[in-house]
Amino acid sequence: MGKQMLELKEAGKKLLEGQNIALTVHVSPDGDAIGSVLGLARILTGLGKNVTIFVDDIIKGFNFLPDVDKIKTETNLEGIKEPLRFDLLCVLDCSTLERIGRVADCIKADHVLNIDHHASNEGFAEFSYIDENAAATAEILCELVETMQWELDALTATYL
Ligand SMILES: [Mn+2]
Repeated sequence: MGKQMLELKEAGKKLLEGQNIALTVHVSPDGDAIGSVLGLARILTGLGKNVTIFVDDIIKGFNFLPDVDKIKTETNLEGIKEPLRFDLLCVLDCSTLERIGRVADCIKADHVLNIDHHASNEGFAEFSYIDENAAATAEILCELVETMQWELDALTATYL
């Protein structure tokens, strides 16, 4: 599959093209990973998308954020025997496919989009938007919201 670097607005359009969208982040998720994935999930859900979040880990330290418990974590992944079908897998805050752990085996997606800020990211995904000058993936998502003229509510802003 060919690999393509996208402009930010094009990355937004890829998100709009999918209806059933899986979101994931790296193992040992930090605040940027969890905030970004919950924020983007809320935006996309608001746009009428069916969104499922997968993280191959137990999430520690972020229970103060609403809906952290809706993320399919390590324990849920063990129950997935056949890959689940999605239009799009969007990988956030992650510079290699290995870093999403077993989520890679649980999902079969028509397209894969990576949004990240790590300088080490060489563009592993089918579509990538990488801004190594961004301090965080959440910062990129704030720009994406502006570029796409998506609505940013208080909870989404809290996540990001
Ligand atoms: Mn980050």
